[in-house]
This record gives sequence, C-alpha cells and structure tokens, in this order.
Amino acid sequence: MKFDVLTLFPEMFQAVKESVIGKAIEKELIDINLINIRDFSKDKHKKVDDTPYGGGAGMVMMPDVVYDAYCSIKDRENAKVIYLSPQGKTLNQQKVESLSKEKHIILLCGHYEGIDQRVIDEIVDEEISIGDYVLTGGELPAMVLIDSVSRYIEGVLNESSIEEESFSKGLLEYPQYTRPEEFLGRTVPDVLKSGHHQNIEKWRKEQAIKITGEKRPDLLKKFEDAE
Ligand code: 4HQ
Repeated sequence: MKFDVLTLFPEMFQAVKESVIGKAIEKELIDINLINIRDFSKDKHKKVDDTPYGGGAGMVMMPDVVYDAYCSIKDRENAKVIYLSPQGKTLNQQKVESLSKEKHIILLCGHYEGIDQRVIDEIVDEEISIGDYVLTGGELPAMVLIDSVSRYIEGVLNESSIEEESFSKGLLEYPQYTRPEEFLGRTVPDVLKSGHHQNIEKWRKEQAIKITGEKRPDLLKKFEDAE
C-alpha cells in the first residue's frame, strides 16, 4: 500500500515511522511518501498561504501551490484522495478496514484556516475527520489514518494479534498482566496462571464483555446485535 502525503510539515511524520509501522516500511509492505507543499511555491519567499477573501482571521493555503504539489504525484489518477477535516465523516474501524483494501491513498493535510475550497473541489474524493475537536492541522489525523489502516495490511501485525482481534471484534480489550506475580500488593488473577487455555479464553471474553458494558454500553449493544 502506498501513501502519498501532501503537507507543509513532513518532519512531523517521523512519529508514524516508529515501531510496528517502521517495521512495515522496512519490509516494504507499506510506503509513505512525503511531499512538502512548500516546495511548489512560486514565490521567492516560499509563500504558501494568503489572507482569506471576505476578511477574517488567519491564512488560507493557496490553491495553485497545493494543486502543483498534487500534480507532482505519479499515478495520481488511480489513487483515492482524502482530505483530513472536521467536515468529513468520522473515522471508525469499519472505514479503516475498507480503506486498507485501497492500493494508493493520497492524504491532503491542511494547516492554518484550511485550503482554498476550489482545489478541494477539484482533487478530493473523500473528507475524513478523526473526531469532533479542532486541531491545528491535518498531519496528526493523517498519521492516525496511516497507523490504523496499516494494521490491516497482510504481514504488518503478527498472526496471533489478528486472531485475538477477530475473536473480540467490536469489544474493548480484556485486562493484561505480566510479571511480577504481585505488584504493590495487587496479584494476578489465578486463572491466568492456571495454564488451562479454555478457562483463560472464557475469562477473557467475560472480562471483555463486562468492561465494554461498563465503559461503552453503546459498543456492547452493537456487539450483541451483531452476534
Ligand atoms: N483539522 N479531523 C483544521 C482537524 C481535523 C479533525 C484538520 C483542523 C484540517 C485545516 N482533521 N485543518 N478533527 O481538526 O481531521
């Protein structure tokens, strides 16, 4: 899977190249190509934004600069172009899974007050939000999308993580414990030390259902309706 990212802050994306996603890049399961929109400024001061028509606070990213950055991407005609924005549909696990079937995704990250609407109308296929709160830019949402989608690419996660996830699909996770056996006077549940795999599986599922009911009754209801 190929991600092209159009951004004014490519350095921010070092954060998503750590850990599991970093390994996936090394294994060439995913490719994250960063395009610095500023490289396409025609201005001697590398200007990329201007004041909004109609007045008001802040700056708007100029359509020609963003469009030229987009036009530098090869095979862009066959890619899905996503603009990260609070105006989009909120990302959820179902959307994440469906995006993982795409071969090529272009992520457009706006900063400041956003991007001139005409370039959005011209190139964007879909707007996606990561939640109802306001950020300073689309870079963190783009990283959230890359991270969550990449987990579904074959070979990115190990086999056992995938099995456990499908078994508890739609539920919150059961609690985890590691050594030591006693910590600040708190012990590990006996069943987890029993070596009885069926009992452990049963306990974990009960815990997942209990925790989901307590913390996210909305999710438990969906789970029950699906079963
Ligand atoms: N922004 N989910 C404003 C977001 C956001 C979100 C990105 C802030 C776009 C121009 N994006 N810029 N929430 O708050 O995706």
